Amino acid sequence: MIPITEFKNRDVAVFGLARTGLAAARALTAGGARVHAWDDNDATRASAEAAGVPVSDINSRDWRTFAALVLSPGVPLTFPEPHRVVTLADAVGVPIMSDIELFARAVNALPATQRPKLIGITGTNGKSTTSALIAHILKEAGKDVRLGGNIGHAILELEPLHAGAYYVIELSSYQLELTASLRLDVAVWLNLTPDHLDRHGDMAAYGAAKKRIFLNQGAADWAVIGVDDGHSAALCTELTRAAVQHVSPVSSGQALGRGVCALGGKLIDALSGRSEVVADLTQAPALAGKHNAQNAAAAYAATRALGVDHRIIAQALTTFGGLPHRLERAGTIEGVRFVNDSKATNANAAAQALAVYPRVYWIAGGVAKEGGIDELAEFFPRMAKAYLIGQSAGDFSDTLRGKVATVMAGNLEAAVKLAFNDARASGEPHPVVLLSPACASFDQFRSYEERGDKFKAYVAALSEAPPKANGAKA
Ligand code: UMA
Repeated sequence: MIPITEFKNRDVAVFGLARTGLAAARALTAGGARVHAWDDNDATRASAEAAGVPVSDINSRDWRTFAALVLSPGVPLTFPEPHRVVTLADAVGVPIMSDIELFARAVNALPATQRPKLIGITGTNGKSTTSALIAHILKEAGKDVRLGGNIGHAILELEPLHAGAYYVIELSSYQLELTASLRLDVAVWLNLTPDHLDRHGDMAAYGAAKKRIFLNQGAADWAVIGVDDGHSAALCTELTRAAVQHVSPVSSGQALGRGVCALGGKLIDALSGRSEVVADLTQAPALAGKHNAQNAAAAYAATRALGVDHRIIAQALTTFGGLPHRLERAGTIEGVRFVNDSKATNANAAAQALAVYPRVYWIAGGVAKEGGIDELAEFFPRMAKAYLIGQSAGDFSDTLRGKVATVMAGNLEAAVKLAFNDARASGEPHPVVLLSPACASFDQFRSYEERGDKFKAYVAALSEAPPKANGAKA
């Protein structure tokens, strides 16, 4: 845990008592603050209390007594409308901040010689993989590495700050919009496509929240920017012109005069302006697909900026194990390969998975994002059949009508069985059943992790008792 001493002997409100709030409450308490923790959910409050976090009803307190409100990223700040506690804090000028802001201020309070290295990663897609990959490379280079943030480990839960440590922090737009003091040695921006517009209002506000990753950077710091979408390419031009920090463009598919790019399965380092092939991505099994090639290019640029030898990076790319729920191999049964890509909670993420396989038995659906699966049209010819689940099944079926054979599977368990039977009966050499839902999971599961774990369990159950070929067909 990283104790936060800035609010010693002062009252601090902590709202939202899941991973972020619990860790913040503990870190503030350890640093001597008087914590007032609350959550709208009765059961969550009860389990926070059981875990030793004192709960007190901040709704009825005099808000002028609070020195700060620490807000969990899942709690609406502006859209669809500010949460009640945001309004209460704003009314009396209580500063609202993220757990990342608490961390940043603690780092800034250290003498320069004690400061750890901070690497932050944002982007609509790929940030978890890239964060995990950067952490893996740094570990392989012998560094003392801590990985946290949006990837699932609240940052204040990580090991205490000390010189020589490397904090690799996945940063969401929700976290960044409440973070003002973070100064990253290396800030990685991967891409920007529509997502979370319900929380940010529009693309401009979503992009502006993410752009805060570069706040406070100076001449010694690095910005690594993916340039494969229009928004990000324009940002790269803007930052290069402003010349505040070093800027490394990265791409998958475009040759770059300066930067790092992936072309034809090779990683090319042109950071110094001279191009050199430095790694063979075909030897990196957990980094399949064009999107992962860009993630690899970004991780390469970030770790080179931190002084890691290019040969260590090239080797580490081949030993990276990948992340659960992201193009994760979930088993092969009777020649049918199952791939768990449950983390694809929007169409853009699903497109990246669909681009990897020439033909798939595709399981999709849940709570769709704006635009549904319209942007997947170029991949429809790759779909042998689509097995639709969840809230979006009707809309997705309308989009696919006349283009892809669809089955209204209803739930994931049925979809797995139906897809398995069809794939097995297809006679294709290595058919792939891909769960890449292009949707959030909340209509049927607690999280995308639960959805992916259930998928793996249903696949495992198939190998224990394979259903009869004619048993579960639609
Ligand atoms: N709550 C209320 N009232 C509300 C809304 C929420 O009381 O109106 C309470 C809920 O009852 C719950 C808590 O607030 O107890 C939820 O807070 P949270 O959603 O922020 O949950 P955490 O467990 O703290 O998870 C957060 C991130 N969640 C979100 O951004 C939605 C996690 O990212 C992150 O891993 C974790 O902090 C640790 O840093 C997840 C995520 O979905 C993976 N991120 C989004 C994404 O990647 O697309 C941004």
